Amino acid sequence: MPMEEFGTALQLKFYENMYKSRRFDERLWDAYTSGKPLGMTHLGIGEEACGTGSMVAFRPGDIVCPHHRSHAHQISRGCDLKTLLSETLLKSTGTCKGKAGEPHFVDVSKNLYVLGGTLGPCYTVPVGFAYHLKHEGKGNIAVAYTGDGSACEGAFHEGLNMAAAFKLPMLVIIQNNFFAISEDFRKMTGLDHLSTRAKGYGIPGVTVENGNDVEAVYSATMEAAEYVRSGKGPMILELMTWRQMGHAPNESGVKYKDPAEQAFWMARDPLKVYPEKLRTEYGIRDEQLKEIQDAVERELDEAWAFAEAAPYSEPEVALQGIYAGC
Ligand SMILES: Cc1ncc(C[n+]2csc(CCOP(=O)(O)OP(=O)(O)O)c2C)c(N)n1
Repeated sequence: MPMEEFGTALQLKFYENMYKSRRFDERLWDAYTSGKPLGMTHLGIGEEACGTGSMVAFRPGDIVCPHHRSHAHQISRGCDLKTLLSETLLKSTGTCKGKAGEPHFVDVSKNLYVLGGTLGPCYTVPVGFAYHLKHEGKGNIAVAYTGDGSACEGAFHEGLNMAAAFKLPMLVIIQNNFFAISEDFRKMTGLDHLSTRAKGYGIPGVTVENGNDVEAVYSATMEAAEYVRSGKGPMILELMTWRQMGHAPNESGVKYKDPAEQAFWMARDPLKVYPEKLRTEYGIRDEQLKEIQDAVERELDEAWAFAEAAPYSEPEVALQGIYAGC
């Protein structure tokens, strides 16, 4: 999409979402390092442009299934910060009453289902959603997010094969941050890109080489979503990005990362590059960015106060909401 088609409102929305996601994760990191009780957490620091640029391209009726590293996706989808944070802290005020935590976070009101507990259903469950959406016929699509490592699960083949055979409206987004815990996908697969696997299913596969460029991610996702929405079948969109930290807060990643690659991607940090572009190319003033930052900090202060003050769910809550409608 040509640059002039990006209105300032959209640019500022990109910035706000990326900044909010970064600060959401940095505060979780602070909480972890100061010994506060947290549920399982995977920080997306450095990868904010992927969740932000892609999610903005989807409609409310689309069913989105982010993976385990997806606070940016959830925030971009408009999930309430207080209940989202409460869920991460496993509190009763969480969107799922603290029973799902981060890996199984579901916000039905937003058509958002995190499939992050067991890697594999992130391909097969969205096939079911896509099957339903195809037969519903309203032009909505299912979106399956995954990491590079998860794309090596057998269910990748099962899901993609079925979606392709039935020409289902399913978009698979591989958020390729190079590592599955400590394993480099290039060593695991012998490949430089994973979108090329699309050929085996007779479907299109596209890679965005700089998935830290939020506008490039947005444009590529708009095109991919349009393709899938048109009824031609599924598609793979791969976003190359970089996990700046360790897999989880308990390790730093320094043991298995190439320092030169780390430096290359740190220079592409979306929270450094994008504000500079906003200033120099779009004439956004520092005060406008500061206003956004201050509002985000206030919102996060409130969310933390709310979530920390909340109680944990009573044990009997574990038996509620297991089947739809109860
Ligand atoms: C079936 C299964 N195997 C292993 C795991 C443990 N596990 C959790 S996250 C993860 C790495 C996933 O890597 P990737 O898909 O690249 O996503 P990233 O964490 O890099 O964002 C692994 C192996 C799991 N949750 N499920």
